[in-house]
Amino acid sequence: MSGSNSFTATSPRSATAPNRNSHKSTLLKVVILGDGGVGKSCLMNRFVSNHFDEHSFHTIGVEFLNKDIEINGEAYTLQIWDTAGQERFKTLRTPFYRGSDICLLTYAIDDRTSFRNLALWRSEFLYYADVQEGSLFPFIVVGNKVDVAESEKQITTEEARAWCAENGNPPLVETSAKNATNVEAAFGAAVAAWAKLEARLERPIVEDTIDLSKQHSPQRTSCCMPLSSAE
Ligand SMILES: Nc1nc2c(ncn2[C@@H]2O[C@H](COP(=O)(O)OP(=O)(O)OP(=O)(O)O)[C@@H](O)[C@H]2O)c(=O)[nH]1
Ligand SMILES: [Mg+2]
Repeated sequence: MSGSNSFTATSPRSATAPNRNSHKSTLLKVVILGDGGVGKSCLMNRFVSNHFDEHSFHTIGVEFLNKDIEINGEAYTLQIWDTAGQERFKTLRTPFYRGSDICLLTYAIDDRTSFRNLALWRSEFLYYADVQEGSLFPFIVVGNKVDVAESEKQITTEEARAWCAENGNPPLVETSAKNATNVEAAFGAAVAAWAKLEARLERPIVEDTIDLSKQHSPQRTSCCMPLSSAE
């Protein structure tokens, strides 16, 4: 199932089909952020339609497409929101961050400025999505255009990994929308990160239960574990 829609000012949830967990498929809103030109629209179109546009136009506002996928035996409907990365469209894109389940922070491997701006994208998302605890939100870092010649690459995998390690340890996936490298893997890793976090939040934390019958003081245990990177 897929469908294309573009918006400038309505509630994303009002435009959706089923609610989460109805029809046995979990609906997840996935928002793709990053500088203009890093390849967000191409990533979405490669993933949903297996199509690549060499002359893709800048996005104005936001657009979304739906795609059904299955991961680890679970059915998901991904509602993928592609946003305009150019600064002048900020007021058109930010109203659509609320209600997101997953955020892809995207840079282009041949564009250092887009990599430097990842932190700004992360902050913009947390602020406008009104996420209180950033460390408990599933971000994925996507380095697109991995197909470019080695001489054009400006960001190494090691550098990107180091950024992730310092910014909540989100999974890192290097992709090419152009030749379809790792595009499915990026969305798969995003859903897996969401599911892992969701399971952790729902699971009762047995380790923190204090057994009053014990004589000695219980050891203090932490319920907060860092998100691990994509294997
Ligand atoms: N070499 C290469 N070029 C790509 C890739 N993905 C996208 N492009 C090119 O990069 C340009 C910008 O792609 P878009 O997908 O429109 O970029 P965007 O991030 O959506 O940009 P905005 O809509 O302005 O935010 C286009 O010319 C694409 O053909 C890729 O994986 N490899
Ligand atoms: Mg675009």
